[in-house]
Amino acid sequence: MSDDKFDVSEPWRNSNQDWWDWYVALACNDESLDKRYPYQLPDVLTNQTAETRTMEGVHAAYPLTEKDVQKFRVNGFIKLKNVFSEVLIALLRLHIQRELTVHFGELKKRNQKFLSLDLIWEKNKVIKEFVVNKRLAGIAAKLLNVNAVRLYHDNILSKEPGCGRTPWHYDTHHFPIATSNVVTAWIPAQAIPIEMGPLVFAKPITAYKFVEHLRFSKKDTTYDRDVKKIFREKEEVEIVSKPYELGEVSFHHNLSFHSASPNLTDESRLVLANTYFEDGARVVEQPTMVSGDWQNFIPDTSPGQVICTERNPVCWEKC
Ligand SMILES: O=C(O)CCC(=O)C(=O)O
Ligand SMILES: [Fe+2]
Repeated sequence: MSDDKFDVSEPWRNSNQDWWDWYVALACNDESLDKRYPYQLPDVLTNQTAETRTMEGVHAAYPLTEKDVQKFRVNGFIKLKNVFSEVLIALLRLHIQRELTVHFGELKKRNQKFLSLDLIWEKNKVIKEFVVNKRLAGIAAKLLNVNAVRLYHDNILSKEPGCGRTPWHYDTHHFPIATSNVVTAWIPAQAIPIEMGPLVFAKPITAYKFVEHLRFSKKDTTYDRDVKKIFREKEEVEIVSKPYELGEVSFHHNLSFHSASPNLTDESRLVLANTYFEDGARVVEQPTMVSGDWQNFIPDTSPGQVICTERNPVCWEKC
């Protein structure tokens, strides 16, 4: 890593997990992370006979309204209820847990506080149904008003009990995709109360303009602190921190500034985050270390080239 704390020009040379370990360390945590709130999982998530469960409805079109679209355009994000039924979330959760156990071992033996897995859709057929998913990708395309969207990547994210905040950022910074038509669907695999670390959004979408001039520090929490301070001072910016119901999914634009609270419960905060982008987009000319493991997500594609690999399937297109 270069010595200049602002120099992010070199590529990321490690795994996506290493990237997240580094990234969450850049968040400031002024409140104690020692508190623990008990979290009771509902029966529907614990008493499963998952193998017999149906995937019915997983690809069905969601009744998105014009008002939803307008809200997304102004705010940069939207939270939609009942995107998936409780039964479907139970199935998703079971498979997320299985994959986490395969990759990181049993819960009690894990070292990291923020676990990340990607490209799981290529190996796990159930997860694939939730990633190369017409319902989610259709919502993303309608929010962006584009004719077709492709997958950038899937990300299973487990914020473990005691893990601190996720730093303030916008995903434009992370995704080496040369378009502002990018949306991430963030799908909790349980309800998320405030104490468990929901996403926190700054609205409106133009909030990024107040912090665009800040230099990103790769070595300490100054960037996160500075963004926090500016947002607190600006009357035009509202911080939205709300719980997620079971089945609720949020969609955020790559210009939407967001962070996440710490997980102060005694359960892992399990989420699947899928990123979709407008078909036809290219790789940016100069990906940085903040772009992480992007060559794994967009293989055999050089900066400036159109993204059209098998890892980036079209997930929804207008008929
Ligand atoms: O899960 C988190 O804490 C952060 C996720 C995030 O920033 C994203 O999905 O864009
Ligand atoms: Fe993000």
